[in-house]
Amino acid sequence: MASLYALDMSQLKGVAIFWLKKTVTKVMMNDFNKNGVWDMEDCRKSAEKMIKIGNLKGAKAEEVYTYWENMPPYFNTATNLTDWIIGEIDFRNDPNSPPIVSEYLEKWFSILDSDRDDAIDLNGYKVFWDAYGLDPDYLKRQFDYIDADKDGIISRQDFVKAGIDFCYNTEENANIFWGPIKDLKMV
Ligand SMILES: [Ca+2]
Ligand SMILES: [Ca+2]
Ligand SMILES: [Ca+2]
Repeated sequence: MASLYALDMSQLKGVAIFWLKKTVTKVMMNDFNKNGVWDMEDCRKSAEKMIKIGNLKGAKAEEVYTYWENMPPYFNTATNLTDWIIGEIDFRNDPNSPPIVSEYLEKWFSILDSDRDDAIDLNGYKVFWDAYGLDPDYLKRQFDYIDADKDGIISRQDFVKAGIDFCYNTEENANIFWGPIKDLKMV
């Protein structure tokens, strides 16, 4: 059986390979129902995780659900990973998309920053890592990557910057926002 996460490269000519690898990794880590794409059901699962971890109630919880209801169309329509990635490339190229991604990252940061001092330490960051079941051996490495000024805490700005870099930057670097980068499988 072909892998759920195999890409049809004939439809992805000229797309930067490193960006493809990290985007596939992102989808795999967010594909909670294991159907090969990041879909609306996965988004609801993300919302549930965020609400539970943040112990959010009422309007704050509602806000998380509402955010996820407004995902771009390919979250509803893509039936395989190649189609999803093609949708993601359009989204990435849309100048209106970075604020949407930043909002998502800000929401996560606020949940991790439970004492609201606009900083998360390694323990706070571990909550994000564990929420996705990422390999614990890489936790410190990514924490240190995001903590660019090496003061032992991640600021809101650092967290958002690393998430945006992961989604948009096509140059290879050490950012493993959703854990170790997977190898590409091609059909
Ligand atoms: Ca899915
Ligand atoms: Ca804090
Ligand atoms: Ca820092």
